[in-house]
Amino acid sequence: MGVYIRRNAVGAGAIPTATVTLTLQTAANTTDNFQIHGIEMVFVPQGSFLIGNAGNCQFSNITIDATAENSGLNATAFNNVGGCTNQYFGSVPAAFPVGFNAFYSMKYEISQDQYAAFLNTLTYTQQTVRMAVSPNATIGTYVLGATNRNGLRIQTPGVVSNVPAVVGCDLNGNLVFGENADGQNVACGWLSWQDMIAYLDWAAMRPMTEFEFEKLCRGTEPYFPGTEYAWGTPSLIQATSAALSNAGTPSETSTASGPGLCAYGLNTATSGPLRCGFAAALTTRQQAGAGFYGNMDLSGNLGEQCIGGTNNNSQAASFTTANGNGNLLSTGFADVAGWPFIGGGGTGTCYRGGSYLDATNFLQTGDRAGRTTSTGRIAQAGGRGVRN
Ligand SMILES: [Ca+2]
Ligand SMILES: [Ca+2]
Ligand SMILES: [Ca+2]
Repeated sequence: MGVYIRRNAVGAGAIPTATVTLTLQTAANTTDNFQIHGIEMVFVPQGSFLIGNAGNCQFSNITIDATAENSGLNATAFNNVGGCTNQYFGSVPAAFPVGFNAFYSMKYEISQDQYAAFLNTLTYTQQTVRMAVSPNATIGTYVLGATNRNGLRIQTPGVVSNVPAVVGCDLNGNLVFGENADGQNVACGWLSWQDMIAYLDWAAMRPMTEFEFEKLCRGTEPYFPGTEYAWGTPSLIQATSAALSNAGTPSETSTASGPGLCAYGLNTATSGPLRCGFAAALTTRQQAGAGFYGNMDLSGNLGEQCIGGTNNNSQAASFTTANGNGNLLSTGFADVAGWPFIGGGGTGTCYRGGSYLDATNFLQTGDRAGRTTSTGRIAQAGGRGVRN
């Protein structure tokens, strides 16, 4: 269920090429196939942090500490009910991860290349629920959404119930797959809650909670008075898909730059998420729009689907640190105990951080106004996993 590979000492900058040898614990079958999937992760150390501060429907300003992690939280301790109905987040038991303990988090939102690689390991039957179209659809059919910068299309049609489809990246829409400008590194929108948790079960991760989202943003820092985005200040510069250099390529960048660079605020038929991450060799946390530990795009780009929201006490209170085990049900669904099965109002799931189409208030670290997820696929929803 995965291997961590890390530097042998604290460092920064590009990671040089190295040879890594993995040895199987049990002998392979002669019929086995092998693939390697790399996902860049960020380590989040154990430690207390603050939730709340500014935003709509924000949590009460309290410290999440060892007591909260080990004893659970009473709803009255962290729910600021003033001026906002339905943001109630019920009491959580001791086993519910509130972020004090150490965990790992995906550095980036799930990319289009990563979701295609996932789809291409599934059976035909599993693909039928993890795509919006039948796996035997014709070449070039968009498999999640045909708009808003999603380039995942059928590259080779499947054979009903027998041979799965091959899905490829073709953001530039010319029916030639995997070209330099085909959006492999663009974040993958149109992911339903069930799509995201299936990916995370397959990748041996789990969804993050709302508390963990705020820790990724704020880290151990104090509140910035008033408006506060994932990079810890109110600085904000708009990036949009309408103003890009090298669009769709591995070097896609916004034509804008500066402190608080963030994809938000453009809601058109063609607008969509940008390439995962703004960091470059010499950018600061501010210029990269990064969270305290180095996660990218926590504010903006795609909405972060988290455990939490309006009705956690009845639907997600049994959520624990259990990670996925690499296997999905034969029907294509995640099957980890305690994970809400369906997203949407009242199921214990929510969006945090806003997206490429949202107004600035949704981008704030403490904002919970987007707390109700959709039950289906919407263009501005993406995914990011964590793991203990
Ligand atoms: Ca192409
Ligand atoms: Ca995001
Ligand atoms: Ca599983």
